[in-house]
Amino acid sequence: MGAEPQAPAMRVDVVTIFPDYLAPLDLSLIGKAREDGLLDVRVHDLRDFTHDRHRTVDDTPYGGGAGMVMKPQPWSEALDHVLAQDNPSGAKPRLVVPGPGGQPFTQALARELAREPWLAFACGRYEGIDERVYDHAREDLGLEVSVVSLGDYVLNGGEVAVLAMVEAVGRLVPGVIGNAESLVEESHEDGLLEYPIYTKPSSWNGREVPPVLLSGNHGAIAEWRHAQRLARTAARRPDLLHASHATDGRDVEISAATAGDVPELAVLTRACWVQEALANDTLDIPALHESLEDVRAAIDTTQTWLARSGGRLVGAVRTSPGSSDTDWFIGRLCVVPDLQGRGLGRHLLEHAEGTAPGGIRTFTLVTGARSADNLRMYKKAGYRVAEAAAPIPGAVTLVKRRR
Ligand code: JD8
Repeated sequence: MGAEPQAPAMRVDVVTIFPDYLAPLDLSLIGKAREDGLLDVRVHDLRDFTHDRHRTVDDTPYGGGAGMVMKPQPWSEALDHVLAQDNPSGAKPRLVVPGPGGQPFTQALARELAREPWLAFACGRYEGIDERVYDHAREDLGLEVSVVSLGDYVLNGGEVAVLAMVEAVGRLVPGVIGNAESLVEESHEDGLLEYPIYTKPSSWNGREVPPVLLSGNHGAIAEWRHAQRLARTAARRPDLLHASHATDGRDVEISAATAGDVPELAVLTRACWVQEALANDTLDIPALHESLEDVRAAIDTTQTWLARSGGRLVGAVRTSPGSSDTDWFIGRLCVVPDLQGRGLGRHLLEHAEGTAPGGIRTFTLVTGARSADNLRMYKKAGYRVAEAAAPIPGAVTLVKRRR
């Protein structure tokens, strides 16, 4: 059996008036990927597509104002050149134009761009590029054009942004990063920041490496690392603890509960568990007997996630260590009555599973034996009713192995 045929290289064309600015792409992982034929990066000098003695690429802005604007003709000829070069099939690249007003560049966008066979980057300078170049690329050349910003600060041109984007996208191309495993637990890959890392010596400058990391107990290490990731994300980037999900057309944000959410959460819990009480013909349901203090305390002792749509609290779920150090307990999963049956419960369940520590191998939850909708949703999600009796009468325990 010969080696796997290598996928065609991802082609990347960059047009700029400062080709040397892209020299770093000859180095390190991206440089190696180019040598290995995984990436085909080509840098073009925009001035090569001018015809005057001064190789002019800019002129004064119509309507007046400071600075200069990049002329359309050199860009048109540069794009024609890129599309004509080694392109017998007449394929079309996705054109990415960095700009401070563009859509934010994120890991999700990097993953999307990494799936493209051909990317072209147009590096602007001065005040930017004549707007008609964007229209020409879309309408005349039929290119998908994305204006993308590296971040909310002002650079002098697009080159720095292209360096960052080509590196972030290139390293996601299969084979560029040696062990793709290391991509999994990276910051922004799953919405959480990275855990702290250490290497020899275990004692340095009077500072010790956290003992759990020297324990060899992989379950405990994974749990510690996950807790560190959650804590760091909550401390440094609480905005990242939001994930979005579309229900009834409006985005739903999932975030970690805080003390300020207690009153709303108590109302949501009561509303949803009255439904359970009716379905199971019992008021003997712990959630119904929780006081505000109980809900408050639970936010400290468990990981409570809230789903909000347009600011309205529409769902919640609570997670905590289960019956063993490889079991994760998922509880208090609820969705407001008017939004049930639209996948939000499944989404909250996936979020609860997805944020479980690395060492977790099983998920456990409890629901009413006569809660038909819940049971259907859990079974569809891979849960099975456990032999073991449920902790409360009239309820059942469901368990699922983590894949
Ligand atoms: C492309 C020209 C400079 C921008 C007048 C300063 C991206 N996150 C980002 N910040 N700035 C850029 C960026 C800046 C650029 C160009 C990208 C082309 N400039 C201009 C408008 C104000 N000067 C960027 N990605």
